[in-house]
Amino acid sequence: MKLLITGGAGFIGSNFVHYWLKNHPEDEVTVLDKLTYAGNLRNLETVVDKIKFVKGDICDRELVFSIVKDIDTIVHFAAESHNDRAAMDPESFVRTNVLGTFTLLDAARLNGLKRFHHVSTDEVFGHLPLGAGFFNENTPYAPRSTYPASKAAADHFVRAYHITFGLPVTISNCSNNYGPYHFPEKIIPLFICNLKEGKKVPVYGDGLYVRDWIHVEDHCRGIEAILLKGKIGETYCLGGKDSEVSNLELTKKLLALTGRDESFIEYVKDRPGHDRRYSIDYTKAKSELDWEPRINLDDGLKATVQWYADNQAWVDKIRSGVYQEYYKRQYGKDESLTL
Ligand code: NAD
Ligand code: TDX
Repeated sequence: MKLLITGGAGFIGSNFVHYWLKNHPEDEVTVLDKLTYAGNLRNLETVVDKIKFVKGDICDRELVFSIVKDIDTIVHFAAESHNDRAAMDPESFVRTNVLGTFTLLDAARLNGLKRFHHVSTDEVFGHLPLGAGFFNENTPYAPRSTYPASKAAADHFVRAYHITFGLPVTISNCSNNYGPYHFPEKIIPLFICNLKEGKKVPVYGDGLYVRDWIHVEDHCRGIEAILLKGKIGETYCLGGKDSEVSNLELTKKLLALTGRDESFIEYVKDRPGHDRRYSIDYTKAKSELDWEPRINLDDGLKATVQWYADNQAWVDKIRSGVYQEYYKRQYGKDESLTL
């Protein structure tokens, strides 16, 4: 395959690049990434000579059309992905998540690509009450805030391109990921980094919000299964292995793993439009793709805390902002990499 991986310098995208090169070394991989604050070329440091890296915007039609001429498969990760930022700057979410996805779809259609896989989120389904119900592929769309609203719009365009133009698409709606290279603005890496530095961790509201955590490697295997065995035009829901916990339970696990006590918890003001609970029923992926998550939360968190301990230099460069200089040195371009 000749793959274009958008957002391949971000958290899940870079894990996918590593996963794909390891398991499909014969394939050609191009990464297109704008290197926003969330993109970090250091995530690809060990494979930079095995891929073609293009720094650019998925909304740049001319650039996207020139790249897809040599591509047969797009795996589309690039997005604005953080709910707290979406409340402050919804426009950039509409631009990248909706217009960017549309631009890639149009390029895929007009260049006759063999596959467009769209990486989406379970947040498009809205939220669930505590202790009852699951999301699956038949759950109606009901996003409640601007990030999932933009992802839902993108999902609709992907489906529309399949129905209207016959573009061979697949979609995955996945629950909350964690693991290596996770940008320390999301709860798990933020809390690990704070606790290691002896800082308190900000728990929003009552802390009783529930997430269904999936290790990023299980997500990458799920996308691989969809690319290799999934049915064109179909959606697959991917979720974690018995990993549904409240933020407070999650925080207590992280306190134990970092040797801190509950005095490090600080309850802070709630997130606006905070979704109460997400939970995925992945029966379809299990029965049709023979996929299921393998990594339970306790093992995955232990490995993740260890990864952050082993990669302190990566953390320090992000926390100080130096990480954005790496592209300049690697590619010799003298341009600003700030947002
Ligand atoms: P991330 O924020 O870590 O990475 C996003 C990447 O996209 C960054 O490298 C960034 O530079 C790049 N990017 C942003 N705007 C761009 C643009 N206009 N053009 C080109 N590149 C651009 O995000 P993530 O957590 O790795 O999420 C990846 C995808 O998976 C997203 O589509 C997200 O909606 C989806 N998803 C994430 C999770 C999760 O828990 N993180 C769960 C389900 C689905
Ligand atoms: O400091 C914090 N304190 C806190 O209590 C942060 C950053 C978060 N939280 C809470 C809010 C959520 O209930 O933790 C939970 C998880 O928050 P995030 O890590 O911001 O993730 P979430 O908003 O659930 O969304 C994530 O999963 C679905 C990803 O960021 C999305 O891109 C993905 O689609």
